[in-house]
Amino acid sequence: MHSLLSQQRCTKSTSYSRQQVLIVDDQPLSLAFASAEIEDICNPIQAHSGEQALQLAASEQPDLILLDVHMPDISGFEVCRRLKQNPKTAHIAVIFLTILDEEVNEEQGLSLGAIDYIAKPFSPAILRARVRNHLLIQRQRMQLQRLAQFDGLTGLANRRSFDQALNAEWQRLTKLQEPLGLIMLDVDAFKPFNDHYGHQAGDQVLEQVANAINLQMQRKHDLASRYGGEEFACILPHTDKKGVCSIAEGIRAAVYGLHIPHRTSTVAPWLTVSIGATSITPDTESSLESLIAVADQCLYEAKNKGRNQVTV
Ligand code: GH3
Ligand code: MG
Ligand code: MG
Ligand code: MG
Repeated sequence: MHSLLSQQRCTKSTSYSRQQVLIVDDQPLSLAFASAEIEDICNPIQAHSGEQALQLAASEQPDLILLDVHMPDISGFEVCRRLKQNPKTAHIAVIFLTILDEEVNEEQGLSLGAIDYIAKPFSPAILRARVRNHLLIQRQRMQLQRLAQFDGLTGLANRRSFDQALNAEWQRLTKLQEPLGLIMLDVDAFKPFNDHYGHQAGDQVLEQVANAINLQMQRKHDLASRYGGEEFACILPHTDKKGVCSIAEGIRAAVYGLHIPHRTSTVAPWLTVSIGATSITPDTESSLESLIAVADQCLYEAKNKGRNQVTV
């Protein structure tokens, strides 16, 4: 998974899975009671200690945490502080659910980053309502994040994510002195395709091309993106020119192998793509702009030399 993206690719499935709520309390009865109250609106999981809460929060990535304060190992306030400090758990909403009902306690909990504070004894209906509200906000937040990061048609990373990821990889690989590969791909004769088969058929083709590209992204930091219109770009960290060229050739052959009919192309009877590919080990002499410029220039040459080919 790419460090900057929560998912390598956004699935377009709308299937709704129940959101997970981690309930943390050292008292088994309290745990069972809170679980029973909310199990019809979410999927509750339980932690019996602060330590277990920290572990489960990181591994299960719940949508919400209901957090007790008094616990024998680590206090809930300390758990919240550690959750907010850890980049893996900082985004998870926390609601305190505690016997401490003084204003000063509530203030402390909220100032530690909790989104809400409920004092016991609580009204079950109010607990459910608050949990439901926070889960709704969480769903909307995830949806916004998806819209901000992924291309709606193909589900690949969008241009914004590409720019961010490329920048981050450039910084990372400068320190490591490792090569950064870049592929720029443009669908050949796509205007005539749209003109002949229609825009909707064109959209379907872009999805197929995106699939073919994504299948070649095999490693953790590889990232395929929709660069714009009918152009795609792939970031291939730790990959030299030879490696980038071989992946690019794999993509070209895969798209060609789809045998998508294209009667008005002058290149082939099927849909084809042209690819520019390059790799640079970042140093003080080179720049990110030069990496993109070289890949662009290679793509331009691939087009000029007749399309349906890779130029390095
Ligand atoms: P070349 O081989 O030189 O790349 O020729 P081309 O026809 O592919 O290039 P041109 O830039 O003239 O046309 C690109 C076309 O891509 C025009 C535009 O309508 C189409 N296009 C861009 N985005 C989309 C999209 O999201 N869906 C569809 N169906 N078409 C798109
Ligand atoms: Mg307790
Ligand atoms: Mg183009
Ligand atoms: Mg084109």
